[in-house]
Amino acid sequence: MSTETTAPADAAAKLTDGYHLVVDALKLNDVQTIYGVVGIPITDVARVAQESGVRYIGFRHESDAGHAAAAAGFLTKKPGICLTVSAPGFLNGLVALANATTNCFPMVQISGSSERHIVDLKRGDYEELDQLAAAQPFAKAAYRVNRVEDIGRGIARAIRAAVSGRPGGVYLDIPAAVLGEVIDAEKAAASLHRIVDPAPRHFPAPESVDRAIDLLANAQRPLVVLGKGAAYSQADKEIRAFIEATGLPFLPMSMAKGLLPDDHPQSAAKARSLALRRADVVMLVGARLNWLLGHGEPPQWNPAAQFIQIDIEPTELDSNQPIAAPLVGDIGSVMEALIKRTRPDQVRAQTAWQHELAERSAQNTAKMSQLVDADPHPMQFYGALRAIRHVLHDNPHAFVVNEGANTLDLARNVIDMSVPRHRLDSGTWGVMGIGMGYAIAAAVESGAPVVAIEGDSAFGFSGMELETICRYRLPIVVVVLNNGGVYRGDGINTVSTDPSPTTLTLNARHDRLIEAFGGKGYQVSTPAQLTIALTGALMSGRPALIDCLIDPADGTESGHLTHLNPRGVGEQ
Ligand code: ADP
Ligand code: TZD
Repeated sequence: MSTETTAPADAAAKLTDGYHLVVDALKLNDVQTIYGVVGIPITDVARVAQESGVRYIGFRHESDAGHAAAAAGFLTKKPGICLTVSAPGFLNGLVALANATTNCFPMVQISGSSERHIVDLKRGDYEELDQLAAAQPFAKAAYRVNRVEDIGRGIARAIRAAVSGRPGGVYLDIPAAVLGEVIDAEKAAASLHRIVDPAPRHFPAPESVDRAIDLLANAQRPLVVLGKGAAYSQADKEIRAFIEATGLPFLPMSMAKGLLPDDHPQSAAKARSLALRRADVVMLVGARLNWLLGHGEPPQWNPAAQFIQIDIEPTELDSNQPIAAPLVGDIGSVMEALIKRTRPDQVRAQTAWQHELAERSAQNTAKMSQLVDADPHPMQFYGALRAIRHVLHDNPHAFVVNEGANTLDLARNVIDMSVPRHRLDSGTWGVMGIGMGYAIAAAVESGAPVVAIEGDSAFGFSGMELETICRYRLPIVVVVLNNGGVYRGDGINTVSTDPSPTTLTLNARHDRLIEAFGGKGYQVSTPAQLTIALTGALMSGRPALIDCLIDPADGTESGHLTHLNPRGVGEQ
């Protein structure tokens, strides 16, 4: 550490600096971990953090560090912190900040930046960029600290903005000169403050609650949709109590799986299409009516459906469908109010509706079993997922991270969850590249094992973080469903000798990548081998990667989203 920029050990001097203040302010607000990539001007922030007992996890790319911070925010309900260097490092992290904002995960990206007097006159500085302006459109809020004595205020403001109301990504710009600024230690300490009640509870009005209860009470075919906002809210007990007391069927969105176990008798997940098409009153709990729910439109939905929406963000309501009963508040408080104001037996699921759903669930389960239990050679997605499901069934506390196209769409349906907030996936944007960052955050924040189920293309976006996983000896098993391509591995280029646009290297040895860093690699070609490898890897608690050879001809272009590809000439 350079001696000019840090506080002298000599207490008599009673001086401190921006580096120390950043860490002191984070610590005062209970930040325990920083995810980042070091370089000018923030390397000493990471060093001071370590000295102060704040964990620093160093990544190979800022997107991955940012995704880790975002996942930490989702899992802990406290903003995850990502530390980046100026200009290119900042921009690399920005995709994760934007993704966090889109997914409503609380996160703060703290970035060093170059000299203001050079940047603002565009004189051409090292890593010159107006980062505050660049971050603004992608963040829930963006701030810059211009004086060392404002660091405490800046961090308090960033944390408050990230975690209160609808959570999101916040950008905090700290120029190099501010980090190096020296300040009297007493004055510095007085400039910091600990935020009181960072995400205050938000209660709904009683008449709003009664309006929603009336709608549910008069419904013939009610349905509760649980979204990742419900998972985030950590109101597990209240959600479960209301659903079980009323007997209402529920449908979890992918990251809400496990809030109630997927094998719960009231789960309508296995009759999803029917439930959406037939429900007459739908209660959305922390779930937006965006593309993931077909915007609430027919034919996917009953055109006569009436919606109740529980959300902390009032402007979300009516964004796609009229909301007959808005319930604005935090999910814990709203569920509590619903429980309190619902009279015994006032809300019940009709038996005919329960039977209709149960019958369709049984039919769909039988169809799914045929697919999952088949054993074609070479191995296909379903066979591999059957093996993973089998092992995860015996390890319910393992976190599941999931990205890819077919890998995502099929795993979401095949892999059941029984513990809340244990599934992390591509989310609202359908983004590739979250895999290793999310897996690292889950392992770091929980200490529990993680299984990352990855398409081979998806894995490539953050694959270099295998080194990070090995360096920190994290209990992460990466399972690559390797069919040698983006979506499929049998793409053909009919016009030249170049590989087709969807082609990747066939039979690539992803297992060898982790061996380069001291982890354990496996390559398997049957479900039985996969079961043995995954069981062993989880038992060892060590970093591992299992490369699963999947039939290159298995999979669909864009997975379940084929219809979103615009059709050009000749395809109409
Ligand atoms: P999914 O993709 O699982 O359907 P979304 O990300 O679309 O879920 O929706 C999450 C919603 O949850 C957002 O509209 C967000 O405002 C809301 N939300 C997040 N946290 C809370 C909370 N604590 N209380 C109420 N609503 C919340
Ligand atoms: N880039 C980013 C950041 N996000 C994306 N979603 C894409 C590109 C486009 N894309 C998808 O939507 S899925 C996917 C890409 C590149 C990878 C699909 O191939 P895979 O999965 O090997 O990961 P499957 O299971 O073989 O389909």
